[in-house]
Order: sequence, then C-alpha cells, then structure tokens
Amino acid sequence: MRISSVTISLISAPLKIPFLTHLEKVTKREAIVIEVRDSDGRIGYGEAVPFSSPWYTEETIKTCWHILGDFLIPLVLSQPIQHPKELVSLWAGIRRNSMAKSGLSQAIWDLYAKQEEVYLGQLFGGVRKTVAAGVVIAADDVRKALKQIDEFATIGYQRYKIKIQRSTDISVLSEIRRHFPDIPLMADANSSYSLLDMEHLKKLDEFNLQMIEQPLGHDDLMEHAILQKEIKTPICLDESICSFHDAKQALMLGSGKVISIKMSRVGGWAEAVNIHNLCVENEIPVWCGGMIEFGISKAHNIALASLHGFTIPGDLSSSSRYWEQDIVDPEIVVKNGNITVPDGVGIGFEVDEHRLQSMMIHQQLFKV
Ligand code: OSB
Ligand code: MG
Repeated sequence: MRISSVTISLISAPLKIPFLTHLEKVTKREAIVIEVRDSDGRIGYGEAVPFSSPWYTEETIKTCWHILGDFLIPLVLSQPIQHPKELVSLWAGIRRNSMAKSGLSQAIWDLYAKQEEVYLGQLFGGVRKTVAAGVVIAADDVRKALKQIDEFATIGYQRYKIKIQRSTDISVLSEIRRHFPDIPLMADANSSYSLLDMEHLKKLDEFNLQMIEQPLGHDDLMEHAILQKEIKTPICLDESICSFHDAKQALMLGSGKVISIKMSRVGGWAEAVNIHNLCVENEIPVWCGGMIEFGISKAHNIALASLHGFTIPGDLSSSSRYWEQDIVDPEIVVKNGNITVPDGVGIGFEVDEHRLQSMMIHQQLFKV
C-alpha cells in the first residue's frame, strides 16, 4: 500500500482539570502522534497513548518511542505491505508493547482507508451514525465530583463513570446517589480491592451501578470470576484484557459480564475488532474505553464504537472534556449525549498541523 515515510512526534499538553485515581494524578498528558505518508501525499494518523510513567500499563512514552523507532517502524518500512491485515503476522515476533503497535496500526489503517476513499469504521462493518457519549469523573474530592456531574449533565452525557477506591467508595457513592438518584452510573476501581474485600464489595450492590470496572488485580481473571458469583453488580474488565486470548479466557471463566475494549491496550485495530466479534458471538456487551487521549485516538475510538456490538456508552467524550484546544479539526463535540460518526475518508477528521507543532516536544522521521 505504498508507504513512503513515517514520522513520530512527542506532544504534550496540560489537562484542563487534574485527573485523579488512587494510582496516579494526571495533570499533563504526553502522547506520540504517528504520521504515515504515501507517495501521493496522503497522511494516515495514529496516536500512541502510554502515560509518562507505567501506572496503568507497563508501557511508557519512552518505551513506546523505543519500540516504534527501533522495531515496529523498521519492520513496516523494510517490506511492501499489501493490506494492513498483514501487520498482525509482521509483528508476531514482537511481544506485547500493545500501545506502540496500536498507534502504528491506527496510522496505517487510516492511510489505507484514505487510499480506498472510505470511512475507516466502514472497513470493519461499522453501522452507527452516532455513538453514545459517556464521561469519566476523576476528581480530588466528592464536592468537585458533584460539580463536574452537574456540568456534564448539561451536555447530556449518557453515562457517568466515577473513579472509586476502597477507603472512600461508600461515602462518595452515597453522596452521588443522594444528589443524582437516577443517573446512569458506573464505578471504576482500577484494581483497588482484593478478594479479602468480598463483604465490603457486596455493599456496593446497593448503589444501582451499571457495572463495576476492574475491582481486582490488573492481571487477574480467576478471582474476578469468584467475585462475580458473589455480587449482583456486573463486573466489567479493563486492565485484565490485553489480547483476544485474555478475552476468550475471561469468557470461559465467567470473570465478568461486560468488557471495555481499548484498542491501545490490546495492540490495535485487528485485535480490538476480533475481541468485539468474540463478544458479539457470546452475547457479552462491550463499550469503548478511553485513555485521556487527544483527538486522533478519539477519532479512532469513534470509528471502533460505530461497530454494532458497542451497545453501551463508552469513555467517549468531547475534545473540550480534557483540552483547551484539541489537535483535530473540527473538534469532537457531544450533542444531546451523542457524537456524530463522521462520513469523510479515513478517521473523518482533519489534523491541525499548526496546533500539533505548537504542542511538539520532538520529532523523528523514518524513510524507506
Ligand atoms: O481505567 O479506564 C481507565 C484513563 C486513563 C487510564 C485508565 C483509565 C482511564 C479512564 C478513561 O478512565 C478516561 C477517558 O479517556 O475519558
Ligand atoms: Mg478502567
């Protein structure tokens, strides 16, 4: 498919408001923007979304830069690629490093869709004209959380996900339910509990949560299966699902009732779509998870969430949720609780190269 060069750019921007979990406080976000060019001047865009430190997955901005520059990009440039489906076998010898793979996979699929002159989502059978928007509340304290819910409610978000932890969960959830008895609410624990907390976790059934995300170990499937038998609230797996194989095992074990699919966590488009298809076959609902990302990654998420198995509102929020200014044009907006799926070619959004330049820390060019 005629790839002539690849550029990787480290960008950085402050978040409008800090994003707090029991694991980390994010105030500034770095990401790696990947541009894949063909000889006709088309550009495919991807965004690798590891954090600056390895608190969510083991990858970091630096490991990702290294894997892209020293392994993945040289492989892609060293031989002709007919179709982006070939990336899976091309990268089979490189273990894990999913976020690096995902970023490059995004850029190559975007370029391919532009060469074929179709919307990216359409290549995977995307059917939705709009995707349901959901927002994450990760505030310093419950007062700020309530204020944020109030503000986001004016935009009509269809789902609110609150970050919880063992020490404050009951008081935070009680306050939220006191003020907002009926909002569609779920909680994300980012592995704040262990099986020793079983009796405590049963108490969370009272809060009418749509689901609880990743209550136990980040790499666990077995204990989640034990927990799911004891609590009514559906468990949704996030960190535990890093591959199609993980998803298959989770279904075999009954580790949860819902899966959050993040293409960055599973290594790119092909793996994400395979997990989606597996879940559809097994009647497991899925939603699209977020990574506090810029507009390129968000645009890929919107295309992914246009597939029919994405029946639950995901972490799909507007550009303005995190950024004063995003790098895509037009910016991503939520209207009446929905985001319109674009119908242009590729990711369907332009990238504002000027704005990208203004956020740039450094850049590296790779040629055939
Ligand atoms: O656990 O889902 C998570 C963001 C960064 C890292 C991990 C998680 C999150 C979110 C999604 O909760 C936030 C978003 O992109 O809106
Ligand atoms: Mg999560």
